[in-house]
Parts: sequence; C-alpha cells; structure tokens
Amino acid sequence: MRQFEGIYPALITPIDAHEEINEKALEQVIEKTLKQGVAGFYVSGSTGESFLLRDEQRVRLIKAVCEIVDGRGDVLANIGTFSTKATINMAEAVAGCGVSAISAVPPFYFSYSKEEIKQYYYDIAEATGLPVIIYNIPKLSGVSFGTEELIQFMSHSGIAGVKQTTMDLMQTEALVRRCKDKAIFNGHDEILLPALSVGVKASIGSTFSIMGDVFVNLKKAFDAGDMEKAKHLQGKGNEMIGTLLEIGIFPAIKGVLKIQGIDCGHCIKPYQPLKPEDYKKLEAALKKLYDGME
Ligand code: MN9
Repeated sequence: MRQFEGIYPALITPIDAHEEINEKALEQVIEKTLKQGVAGFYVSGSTGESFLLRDEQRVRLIKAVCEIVDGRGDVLANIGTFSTKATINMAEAVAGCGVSAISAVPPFYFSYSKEEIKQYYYDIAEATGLPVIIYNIPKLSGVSFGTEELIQFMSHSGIAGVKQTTMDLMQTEALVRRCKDKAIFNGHDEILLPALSVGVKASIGSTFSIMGDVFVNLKKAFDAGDMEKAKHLQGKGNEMIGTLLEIGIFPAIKGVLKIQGIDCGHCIKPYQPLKPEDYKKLEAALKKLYDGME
C-alpha cells in the first residue's frame, strides 16, 4: 500500500449566499495552500460541513477539487454517509475523477455492531477497488474504535489506513508501530508534533487552510531535527487554534480566510454567522501568529 506524507488541509466548503458551492473561493484556498507546500487535500469531511451538503453537492465538490488540484497533490475524499449503498454510490460517482483514496466516517446516528461497521468498510473497498481510509473521529461520529479493532479492520488489503482524529496518542503510536504498510494520519493539528514523534508522517487538518505554512515548516523542522523550532511553531499554531475553538472551529476558519482575502461565505445553517467581535478576536490572533515569523 502506498505511503502518504505531508500536510493535508481538510478543506472547508466555500458557499455563496444560497448555500451553493463557491468554486472560485475553493480554487483560491487550494492555490494558496499548494504554494505553501501542502501535499494534498481532504475533501468533504467534517470541516467541509459534508453532512450539511446534499449528496450531489458533495460529488460536485470532490470533482471540483480534483479538477483544480490537477495532479499537483493527493485528493482524499470522504464519501462516508448513512448507508453502505449510498456511500458506495458516492464513491462510484467520484472514482474516475482522480482521487488518490476515499475515506469514510463510520455509519452513525443508529448504533451498529463493530462487525457491521467492519463489513461497511470492506463492502466499500471491495465495491470500488479504491484505497479506503477509515475516519476515526469518536467525538463527532459517536463511534469509538479500540486499537485491536482498528488493527483487525486494517488487515484487509483494501484498507489503506486511518485518519486519527483523536487525542489518543497511545493508540496512534501502536497503529504506526504495528501497521507499517498502512497510512496513519494525524487528525488533530494541535498534536502534530507529538504525533510526528511517534512516527506519523502525514496529517489532515482543518487549520492547515489558514496556516499551512506554519505546519509545513513545523514538519520540515522536525524532519531536520530542529526540535526547538518545531516546538515553537506548534506553540504558535496552538495559540491560534485556542482562539478558533473558543469561537467555533469551522465558522472561525471561514472568518480567518475572509480576513486573509478569500470570502468563503458563512457556515451552512443552523451554524450562525460570526459576530463583529469574533472577527476582531481573529484579527488579533492572526496578527500575533505571524508577528516576527520568518
Ligand atoms: O479534520 C479536524 N477535526 C475536527 C480534522 O474539526 C473535528 C481538526 O483539524 C480540528 O479541527 C483541529 C482543531 O481541534 O485539530
């Protein structure tokens, strides 16, 4: 199975006033971050508000990202949804457009046994022939995986790896050590450095769209053995992330992009627009982040 390495922004989904996808802004975010050295993109995930989009919008979004990226990086597409069949349909709809891998959040809302969830992943892998990245995000999906379960799930040759959106570094370390031929992605930007230290090579994160340069440089510093610089950059990033989390991560990311000159609209309702004081806090945090940065 091929390995993945580098910084992968989990893309927000830019929308217009009618909550339709704004491809121009999408292109601006992609071009800006490619220049900063990111390795590819994760699209139609949590950060992309995918469960607030219609299925055809998700398909269009994934195709648009493939067209814009045009081979200059990987496109990892989350096509996970409520039923196996609907998930496979979405995977088939994007299969020919140049995705490097598909990813799927476990089926949620109803409770399923681990056997059912495992079969869901195997059915997707077998039906599509595309590498599948499990999306481990217990906080939002409500599905927690044990380490042995993940290792067992990944023993199938169609499962390429897992996106670990969990603070459980003990689990991540075990996966890296025991599943050497699989791609283990870090999924929380605020623990990128600790994840690198246990052998993780790739990271998917929402905040890379607004500060891709910080995290690309963090990984470069780590790879060069410059731990002081890597620690400094993680700290800078985490101060910014603290403000984003306080305001609400996805609306705040769109707010920062607006300040940076890319108007991605608001988040889809029921998310509410940011308040003027939120923009003030974001402006101050952004200034602090880049003050004195080379
Ligand atoms: O895609 C993102 N996960 C969620 C990954 O938002 C649930 C992360 O990048 C976080 O937004 C980030 C802040 O907690 O680490």
